Amino acid sequence: MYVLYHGWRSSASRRVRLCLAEKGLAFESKLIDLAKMEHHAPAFLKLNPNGVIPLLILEDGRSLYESGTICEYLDETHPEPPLRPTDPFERATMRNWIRHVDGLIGNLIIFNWAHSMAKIATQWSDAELAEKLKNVPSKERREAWLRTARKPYTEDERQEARDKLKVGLLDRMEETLGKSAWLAGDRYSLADIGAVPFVKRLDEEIAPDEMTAAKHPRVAAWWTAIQARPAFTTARIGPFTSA
Ligand SMILES: N[C@@H](CCC(=O)N[C@@H](CS)C(=O)NCC(=O)O)C(=O)O
Repeated sequence: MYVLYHGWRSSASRRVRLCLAEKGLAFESKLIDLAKMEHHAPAFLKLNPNGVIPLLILEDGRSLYESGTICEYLDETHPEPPLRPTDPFERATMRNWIRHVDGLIGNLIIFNWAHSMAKIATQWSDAELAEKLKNVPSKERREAWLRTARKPYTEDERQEARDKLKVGLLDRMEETLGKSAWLAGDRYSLADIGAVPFVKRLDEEIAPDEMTAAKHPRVAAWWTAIQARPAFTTARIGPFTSA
């Protein structure tokens, strides 16, 4: 059986759970507590040097990280139901969507970490913080941890991030969904799965007013269809603040 190191609220973990659920694949759940920095423990970093979740351990013991890559692997090894377009152009479009959404993660962190990490990170002493930051592999995430622990994002920064998510995600999705039923063609695909965790956060907290039929009618209809999929329930894409 697959073993998934993940977090219920982690966006990238949610993508992999959605993919597993669409495929009807079971997994052993290993929860990683990000606020305790379990993902920066040496044993974890050995398996994922990027120090982030999710991490999937395959049935033969090998492991994979990067949610987009994991989902593609799962679709290649378990082709039914297909989650990648067959047409090469649409498949390339699917990959560009995943890459594009990945590039927006910094804007989501500004909102998410204020809930999940801040309560604990603000309690660390300067010495504890310095010690923990040493284990964070990337400069961007070190900065995010530092900000969360010591210098909360300002309302201007939050607004800037909200605008980037609106323009970069919702407006772009609205345009794409005017041309095809789903983000990468006429079938639900990994491109849609890639966007789900972000749209969930926009809908529940970051910009619910943008998720209306008046502002983004196609995204609103897409979101309704996504939430009706049985996999959405199986994957437990619950409310961020209480999952
Ligand atoms: N590109 C990676 C991003 C993974 C990622 O950023 N995971 C977050 C949770 S959604 C994480 O582990 N954050 C903890 C940290 O950065 O310290 C993927 O898609 O797997």
